[in-house]
Amino acid sequence: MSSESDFTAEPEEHQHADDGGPQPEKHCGHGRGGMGESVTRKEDKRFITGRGNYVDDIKKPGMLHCEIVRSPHAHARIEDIDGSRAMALDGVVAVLTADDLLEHDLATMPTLMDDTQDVLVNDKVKFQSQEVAAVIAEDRYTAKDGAEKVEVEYDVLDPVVDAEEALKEDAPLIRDELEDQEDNHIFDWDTGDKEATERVFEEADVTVEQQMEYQRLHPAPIETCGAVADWDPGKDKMTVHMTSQAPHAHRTLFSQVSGIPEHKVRIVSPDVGGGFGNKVPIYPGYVVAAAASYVLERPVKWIEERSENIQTTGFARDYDMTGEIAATEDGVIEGVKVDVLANHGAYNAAAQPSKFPAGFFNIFTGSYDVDAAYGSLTGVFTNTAPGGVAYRCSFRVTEAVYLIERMVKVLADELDVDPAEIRRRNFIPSDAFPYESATGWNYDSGDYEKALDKALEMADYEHYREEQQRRIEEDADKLLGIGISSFTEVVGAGPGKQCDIAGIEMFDSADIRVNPTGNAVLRIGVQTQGQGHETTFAQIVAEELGMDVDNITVEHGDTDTEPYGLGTYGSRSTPVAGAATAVAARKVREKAKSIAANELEAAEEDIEWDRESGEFRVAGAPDRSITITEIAAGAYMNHPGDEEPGLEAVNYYDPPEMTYPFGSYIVIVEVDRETGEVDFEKFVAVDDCGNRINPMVIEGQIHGGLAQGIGTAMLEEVTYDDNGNVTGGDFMNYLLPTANEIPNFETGHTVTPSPHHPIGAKGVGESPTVGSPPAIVNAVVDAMSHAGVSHVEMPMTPDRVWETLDEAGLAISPSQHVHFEFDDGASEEPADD
Ligand code: MCN
Ligand code: CUN
Repeated sequence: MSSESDFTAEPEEHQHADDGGPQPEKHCGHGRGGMGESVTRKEDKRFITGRGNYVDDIKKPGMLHCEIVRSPHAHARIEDIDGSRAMALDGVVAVLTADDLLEHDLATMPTLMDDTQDVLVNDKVKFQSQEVAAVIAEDRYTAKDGAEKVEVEYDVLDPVVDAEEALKEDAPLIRDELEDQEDNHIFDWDTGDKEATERVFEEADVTVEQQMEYQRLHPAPIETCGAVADWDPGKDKMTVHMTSQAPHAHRTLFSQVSGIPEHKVRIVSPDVGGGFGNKVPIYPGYVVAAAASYVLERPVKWIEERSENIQTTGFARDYDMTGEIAATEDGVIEGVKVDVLANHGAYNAAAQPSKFPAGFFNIFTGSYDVDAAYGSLTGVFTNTAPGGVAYRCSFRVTEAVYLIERMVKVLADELDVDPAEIRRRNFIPSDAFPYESATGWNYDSGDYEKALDKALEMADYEHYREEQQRRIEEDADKLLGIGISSFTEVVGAGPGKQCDIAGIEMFDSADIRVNPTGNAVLRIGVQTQGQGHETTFAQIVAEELGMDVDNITVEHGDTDTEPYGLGTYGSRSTPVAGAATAVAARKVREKAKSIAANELEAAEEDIEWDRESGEFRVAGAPDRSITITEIAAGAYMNHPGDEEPGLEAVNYYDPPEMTYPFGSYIVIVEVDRETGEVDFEKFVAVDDCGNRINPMVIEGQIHGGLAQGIGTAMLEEVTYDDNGNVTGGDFMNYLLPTANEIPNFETGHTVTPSPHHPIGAKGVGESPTVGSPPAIVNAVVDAMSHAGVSHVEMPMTPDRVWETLDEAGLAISPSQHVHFEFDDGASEEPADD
């Protein structure tokens, strides 16, 4: 057993089940790189030796370059576009506008919600930097020069960027092209039982309320979006290499938009340099590149610049939430209410299952056993980039988790109960699963108290509580705050009743082919952007077939060769495609048994598979055994007469339920009363994603996601001025965390398998980003809650924290005692504001 095996430490029994049934299995690290082993990532060799193959690495003979002309205004009617000065430049091949696209029926494209977005603006610009025209040239520099020479005449209109302002009667109408659209209101959505919830609130001992904003964020992957489109008029085939988290879904969309039959469209998503949700939607640049290639019959490359990426593609969050909790005087939560104003930007593009415009926001009762809950939400158009797109969030889970974990802290403070204790009093008990929440969602499994206890122990909680008190009593310059988040995630979209994107019930796929020499290729429909699928999915096959992980190659990202899949987002790869992989492997194993029987001259019923050794054996005769390598040869060269030759299997997996990973994070901060600066003293993260495939990959996911959670809580925000100008549209203003801002993380785990997943695994990719922001905000609030502070908005910049300290009478400001000396010898007291 490998010392790194996840399962050695767990009390649960190891089951070496042979039947591949639906029960969760526990596996041992048997040294072949199966479940629970920290196999080093196969993909890293090419990445760290500079042999990755990203979209911008692709160069084709005769390739042209595309640059997009973007509107400097947030809201303006286009009066005229004159491309003649650009066309006059040596090397400029074409200037495209909406009129050109109209000719080919490519002027609009569907968003991921029921909306339609201009590829190039046809009439009216609706957000700053929207795509107005495209210049195609022999090289990128010429294309860029050309873009600067395109003259566009605008009739500038008043913009509205704030969701509340946009709902006012006199607000400018953004979507005047839509019939029946008389204002900027998009939709109302609600969930839960309103009346029952109201009753609970009326009768409750205690109620608390808190308004909080989840600011607009950008996923900011290192690689921006881009495409190389190549129309082959000889084969009538369109090949698009593009930064895509969902190549097959994008192929279907491309086919629908262009009218090119789907079998004549090939999407290749090569190595992708981070997605984080940014690469789920279709963007105009992709369509423009494809349209240009079609018209010009040459390959066309479009690569986004950093500021274009931040200003126009896929923002996230932007939720203004008001939460309420009703509870007994002992702190038992009886009801939860939330009302949300959601800024969706100029087009309703939120990447969310269509039946639920608010995505998975339903999870806002979190880890707690709540009798009644009601949530309502209003979506609003504004003159900002379209979005509400996923960002390591599983479709609004992030906002829901932030809300409930912040509200629990507000309640704890109101009742003066320890925040760990109040969680304990309200957790869904571990024996209550499967559990149906007050908003009708079916949690598969959980043991929240176990994860919290582990985190409390790792954090040395009691010690820090005492230290916190000591500092308050001694009026110390630096206050201590302890924040907890005991979150529940929901991932693995998913079953039809909840997840249906554009009418497609969600599933995913795996195709395993074992070669005659005993190695195998696994093809999957999901797409990695850094999550390590080439390793972890090989591990699933290694586990299920008794092969060595080095003998399995994982292929993904090419719609011509991979089975149809819906893509990677909502941490669904392991819950769905991982399940498909395990089931496909078990199908191969079944067939292998019959070949083993043939080779060993035994009856098929007598063949047993031994997980530990990976061998097929004759029951009762352990010396008569055969490995998968020998079986593979037999499958092709010596197959049983009544069987098809070959050894392969495909599975399309339709998950019966989502998976509900969870965790407890504890953050301890020091808040400087003089500067408002926040320092991380300790950062503990205990995660539970069911059975773990690769602990090291998981830890990498946790570290990266926690860093993004810190960015969210402390630094990041996309901001606009009143004219609709993006004021945080580059990395000078949109602050990403660096090694300087990131503390040491102490990670731990518990294992509560998913009962419905073939290998008992849940997703984990988004847990840290979802779970950590409320822990961090709770910690900063906790440092000041003895003085009555109940909330600090994100990002918690030093000036914001200092202002909060000041209002609470906690700030110490030496500047109040400083005299400014002037040249003439006069001195002045600083103005008192
Ligand atoms: N894993 C495991 N055992 C489990 C669960 C997961 O070993 N029980 C492994 C998986 O096999 C996979 C990784 O952990 O290698 C993440 O798995 P999973 O939770 O299934 O999530 P996905 O693979 O579907 O990845 C998507 C998720 C999302 S939605 C965002 S956003 C995000 C994230 O992953 N974007 C990322 N992590 C990212 N990490 C990187 N480096 N880059 C991104 O763009
Ligand atoms: Cu919620 S971002 Mo990820 O689903 O691609």
